[in-house]
Amino acid sequence: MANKKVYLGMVADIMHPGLINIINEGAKYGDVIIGLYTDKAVAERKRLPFLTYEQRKTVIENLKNVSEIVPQDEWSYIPNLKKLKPDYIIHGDDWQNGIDMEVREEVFKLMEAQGGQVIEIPYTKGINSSALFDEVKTIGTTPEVRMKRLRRLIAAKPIVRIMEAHDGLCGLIIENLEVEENGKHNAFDGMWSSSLTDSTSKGKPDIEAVDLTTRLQDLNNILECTTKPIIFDGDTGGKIEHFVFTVRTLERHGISAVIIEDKIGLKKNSLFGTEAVQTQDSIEHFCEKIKAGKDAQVTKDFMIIARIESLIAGKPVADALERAFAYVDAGADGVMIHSKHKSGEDIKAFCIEFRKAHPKIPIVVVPTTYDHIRESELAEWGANVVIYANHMLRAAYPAMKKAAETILRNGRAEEVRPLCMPIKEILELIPGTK
Ligand code: SPV
Ligand code: MG
Repeated sequence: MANKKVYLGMVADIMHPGLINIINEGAKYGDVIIGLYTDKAVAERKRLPFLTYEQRKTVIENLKNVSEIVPQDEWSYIPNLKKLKPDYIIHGDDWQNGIDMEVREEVFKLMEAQGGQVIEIPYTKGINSSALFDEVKTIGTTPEVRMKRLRRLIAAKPIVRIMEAHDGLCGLIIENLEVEENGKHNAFDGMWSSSLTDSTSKGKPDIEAVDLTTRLQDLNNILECTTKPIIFDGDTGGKIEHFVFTVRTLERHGISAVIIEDKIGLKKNSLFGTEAVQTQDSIEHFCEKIKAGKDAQVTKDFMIIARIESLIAGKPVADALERAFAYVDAGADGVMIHSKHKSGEDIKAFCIEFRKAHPKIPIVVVPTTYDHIRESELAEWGANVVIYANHMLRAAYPAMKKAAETILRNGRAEEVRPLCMPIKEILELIPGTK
């Protein structure tokens, strides 16, 4: 008679004795089938694993007492349990509380209906993946690992959530902030190095006046204290002869992507819309720039994303689409469509049409003016990446101004105390202060 089947779901990103223990416990009941969570399954609930699915699989398949590995493509066990009909499922008893309580309930119901049994074993105290995750995060990352992460996120998530960062403090917030909402851990997936906020924070206009070397100084501060991927706002990309160097420099720093916009001449911020003269590049010339950039890059992971400014320049969606198709043909790894309209209807129309022609090429959107549209809706339109392009700076400036004004009005600082974080907190804000 065939051995009994024991199902065990795991992410297996960081191997520790607790995981070995549960595998060995499972093996007492029969052949252990590991349901190895895919990146997509993990990203539904938590952050992306450090290791790719293939890397995690390599580790697991070399462990004693593992009979088989199957992908578990959802956080829920149900699809795999229905397919495999195991005799047992084994799990640590830590799911009796917290965000997995519902998952546990549906597993019990299904296992009973299928004539199987749930084995719960005492959770290995003093060691768990979340605590180890925090430890590993303090070690940092490498340029290569960071760079690859954006492509992995795009493949794993319905929509990748990117927040503007113009200094190390922004980076730390984006790196560490997690909000639990409807049983999910919501966090930012990465950072946007914005030309607007980077220039503004230096008291300069957003006209490509801050050169790459200066932009990289601040970016370096962000790189030092974070591990999440970064998308760099490359403005127009400058001259083709210069852009090839920009690509290599960004790549060397472990930046995941550069977005260049199809404008020419003195660049003005897009949010001026038609109030400023926005001259678009010719399709031919911009395609040449994309090609030169793609030829220059060393890795296959770095992405060059073409930003289409037709809607900003007052042209129709058809013009934006014609350009988008040409840029993709020239080798762009993705497109960003920008607009100043408040409804978001033009962006929606673009995304839907673009998707029909290119089911897989990533679309990036920047809902600054159509900020009532939720991420879930943007994802339905076909967008893969949402960039909140300037909100850290726009939130910080009024707060700083208010504190300064209050001191001026009162001739002392007591009145700003409620507006400020306590001294103790600021002292402890940065890891390694003590
Ligand atoms: C930026 O953040 O610098 C951008 C986006 O390019 S926007 O300001 O909306 O043009
Ligand atoms: Mg910009």
